[in-house]
Amino acid sequence: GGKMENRIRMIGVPLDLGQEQRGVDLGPGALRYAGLSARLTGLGYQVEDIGNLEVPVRDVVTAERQQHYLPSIGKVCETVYQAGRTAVAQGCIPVFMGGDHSLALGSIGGVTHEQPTAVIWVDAHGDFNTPETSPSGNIHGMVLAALLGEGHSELVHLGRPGPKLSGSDVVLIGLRELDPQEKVRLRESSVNVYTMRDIDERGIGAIAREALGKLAHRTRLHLSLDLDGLDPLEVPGVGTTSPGGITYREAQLLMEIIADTKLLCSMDIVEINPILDHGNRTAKIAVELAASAFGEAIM
Ligand code: B3U
Ligand code: MN
Ligand code: MN
Repeated sequence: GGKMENRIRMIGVPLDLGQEQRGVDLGPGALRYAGLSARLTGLGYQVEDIGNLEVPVRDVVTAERQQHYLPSIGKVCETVYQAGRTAVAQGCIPVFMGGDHSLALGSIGGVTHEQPTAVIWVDAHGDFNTPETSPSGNIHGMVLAALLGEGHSELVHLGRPGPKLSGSDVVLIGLRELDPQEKVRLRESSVNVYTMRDIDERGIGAIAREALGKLAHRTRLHLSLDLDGLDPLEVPGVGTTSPGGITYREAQLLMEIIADTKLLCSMDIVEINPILDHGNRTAKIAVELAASAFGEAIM
């Protein structure tokens, strides 16, 4: 672990069952259309797009609605897990193109199968609810909690038994919207949290460096990029917009500082909703950010 591989494997996961808005399933296509593959190829990587994993259309699994599609999300995430595990075993950097954030149960599970990996989680939200604390019941709001071992047992034990991460392996950046009980849970956890207030007061450069310092006990990094972490004025194509987010420029610097570590081993790009977007702006920005995270520099 630790050495930056030269092969990137793009894996589409058109999963929209973790939340209510239609259109997130079109994210992988939007990222392809915005030229993700060519941009990464231009950086010197050997890029392979393996297409989309199979995800049931929500109209086909209406019987699961009351359960917030838990069975189908679990099944899809099992395939995501195996795809992530296989990519890492074969010396590839998997880039998971969502889809909503519930796919991270599989991606992070899979990439941590052989070796522990630290996670940088960029998000407006904590995704730290349990079924007991979630006002919405939406699975995408419970992903980080499940990865740490709390919540639905189908999700906690997905891929392999037990938690996939410990709180100290995770840094949350961009937080500005928590449910009341979620806030209590997050405060009591060992997850490292940088809210928008921290970014406003100290600047994203200082935050990025400190965040990476907190993860220095690991030699592998996974970036889980929820586009709603960015400001909806710049990135309108997301299902759950939250005002006052990370600017494009701040996100760029964060990506560049991550790239400097040369430890990035895998990435999720999630919650892009092209139906709510303007001219595929959100996917275009996601491509810019992914390129920077994988080493593109201005000069
Ligand atoms: N915390 C809320 C809202 C939410 C979580 N993640 C997103 N939205 N994108 C919930 O539903 O758990
Ligand atoms: Mn999220
Ligand atoms: Mn979010």
